[in-house]
Amino acid sequence: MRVLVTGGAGFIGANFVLQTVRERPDVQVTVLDALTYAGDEASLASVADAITFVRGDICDAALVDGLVAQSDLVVHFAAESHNDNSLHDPSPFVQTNVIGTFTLLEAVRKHGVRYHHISTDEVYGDLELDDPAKFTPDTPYNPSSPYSSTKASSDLLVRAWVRSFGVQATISNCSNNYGPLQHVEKFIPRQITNVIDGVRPKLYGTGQNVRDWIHVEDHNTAVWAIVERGRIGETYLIGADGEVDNKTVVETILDLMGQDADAYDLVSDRPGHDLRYAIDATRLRDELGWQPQYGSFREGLAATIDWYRANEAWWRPRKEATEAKYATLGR
Ligand code: NAD
Ligand code: TDX
Repeated sequence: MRVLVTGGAGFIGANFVLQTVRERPDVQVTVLDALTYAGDEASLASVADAITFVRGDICDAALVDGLVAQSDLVVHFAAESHNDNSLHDPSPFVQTNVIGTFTLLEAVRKHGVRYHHISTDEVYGDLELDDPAKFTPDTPYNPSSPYSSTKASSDLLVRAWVRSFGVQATISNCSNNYGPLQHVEKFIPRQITNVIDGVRPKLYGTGQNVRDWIHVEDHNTAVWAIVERGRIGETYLIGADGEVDNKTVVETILDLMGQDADAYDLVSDRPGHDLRYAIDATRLRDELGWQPQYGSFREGLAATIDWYRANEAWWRPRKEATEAKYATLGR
């Protein structure tokens, strides 16, 4: 099987490529990635001989058409992915997340290629802290940020291309991922690398916001389950019952790294900051028999801390510029 992986040099896409090469020798992987500030070809160095890497933009219709024509499956991870950036400059989010998805959909439609669309739980907006409800595939879309609204837009394009043109597509909406190879702008790697640098972690607002954490390897096994056994046109929510508030995440990182539990700073809040996300993954578990392998968030976090300690050469080049950007936002 020939798989085109967009965004394969980013956090989740690179982990998907590494997992696929490791576990599926029958799959030929081609990566299409623009290598924006968020992409890093070094993430794929260990499999460079086993894959084809194409540097290019998913909005480049001629390039996309040619690559899709030679594929049996497209798994679309490429996106502008960081909420804080989208509040500062939404323009690349609209371009990559909406126009890029449109460009891919037109190509898979033309060539009759199976398509899997990677999306986020943020399309559903947020939940109250004391609400027992979780997001389900029937929850109405209600995105808050420029990032999540462009992801919601891209999901709706996929649904329309399935219904109107018979495109063979599935969609997954996953909760917050953590693990190796995540950019240091994101919450968990930012705090781990801050502590390594002797800098206190930065918690937005009061730190009570809740995210539903899943290990990136579990996200990617779910993607393969949906690609292989999912129903065309269906949306699957991916989550591992990992709700934790941000303050507890920071306290756990500090504890695992031998620091005092209160050695963090509260900083100004993110505008429009979603309060809580929570996924009901019943459909994925019951229909496709998927189960997460990473049971303990604390153990997964400890392994992630070990990875950042052992791979400073990977993240160090991006740390200074990332913190300089945060400094201009007062965060
Ligand atoms: P990331 O920012 O780490 O990686 C994105 C990758 O896409 C980078 O390699 C970048 O170079 C590439 N890219 C960006 N614009 C491009 C373009 N125009 N053409 C080609 N390549 C381009 O993102 P991530 O965290 O790995 O997220 C991957 C996908 O998963 C996204 O669609 C995101 O919305 C979704 N998602 C992420 C999370 C999470 O917790 N990180 C959770 C749910 C869903
Ligand atoms: O320094 C920080 N301090 C802090 O308190 C940062 C960077 C974040 N936060 C908070 C904001 C969020 O409540 O931590 C939480 C997680 O923040 P991010 O890592 O920026 O993730 P989030 O905004 O929840 O979005 C992530 O999950 C859903 C991904 O970036 C998205 O791509 C995905 O769709």
